Amino acid sequence: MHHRVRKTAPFAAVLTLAVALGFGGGFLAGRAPAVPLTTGPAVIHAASAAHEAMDQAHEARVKAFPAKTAGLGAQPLQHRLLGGVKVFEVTAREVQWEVEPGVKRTAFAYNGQVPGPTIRVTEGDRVRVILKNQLPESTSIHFHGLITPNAMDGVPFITQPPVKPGQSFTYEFVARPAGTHMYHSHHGPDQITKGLLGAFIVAPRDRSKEPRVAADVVLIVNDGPLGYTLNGKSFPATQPIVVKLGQRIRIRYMNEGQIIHPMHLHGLPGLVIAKDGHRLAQPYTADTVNVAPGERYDVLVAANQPGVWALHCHILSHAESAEGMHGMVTAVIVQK
Ligand SMILES: [Cu+2]
Repeated sequence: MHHRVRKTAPFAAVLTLAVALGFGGGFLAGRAPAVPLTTGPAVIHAASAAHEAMDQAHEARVKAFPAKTAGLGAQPLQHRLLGGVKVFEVTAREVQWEVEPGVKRTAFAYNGQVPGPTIRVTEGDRVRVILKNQLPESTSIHFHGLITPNAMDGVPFITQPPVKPGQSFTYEFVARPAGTHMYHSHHGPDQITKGLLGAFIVAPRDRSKEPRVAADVVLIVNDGPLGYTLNGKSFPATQPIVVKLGQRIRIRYMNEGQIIHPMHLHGLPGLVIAKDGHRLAQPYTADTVNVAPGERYDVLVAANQPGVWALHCHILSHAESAEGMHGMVTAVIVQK
């Protein structure tokens, strides 16, 4: 399940915790513009006022986190069972997507969500995905990481005709291999970056070797027409991951953008256990996981230090600006 904070009672607790731990003030310390030692009192005063304004802007954005916006992506997609087949339906259409408070962008969404709803099945399941196209342009779905019959691979003019506006297409295959995969458009230059993407997670049939975790978190990074986003939202509208001290979580990073994003988690080094859905023979520890377009990494994080731990892309322009943190920033909040 997703341990996400909504704008209800836990939200206040999160903010209280964030303030108590000095998340706002401490995080940006040392980034005020340097004042040369030789400047006179008036110059110092002007520089001081500028840095105060900068700090106030930064503080306001941190205090707004997690900011409320319309729409939440990557929600679980329910299936119906039809003759032993798990049937999922996704409808692609254009929406206005609020990426941060007051900022709406034209997006392409599956079932009105960016990212599209999360599909979870078990290895060996027979799966049917019915795509309905209500977009103003043709589309298709490619199941990225899954091994499907060739005709179900979703590449227009290679394995199928494009699905034109108003048309449907039915994909059917046996879910394999187990692991963290994705589904997304395979048509046009910007359908994925506009939002036609989602997580497709295949649990192993034998779950005895699966790590036990308190939360299984999908974290999809994207860049393009919607800006720099984590699960379709930009800071301060990103969702924090809330966990109790001593628990362990699994973060499934996926990159649906066009550039690499080194995702850095403060305070809590992670154990990388899988790449592109495949279990690593030798898991390794890292605090920065460099997620290239198309890649997925499964990372176990032991929440063994209380506090609000920033989680952000380490290409700084994707996370910081003169007006404060933006884009690919969220936090892992470890509660005592
Ligand atoms: Cu980045």
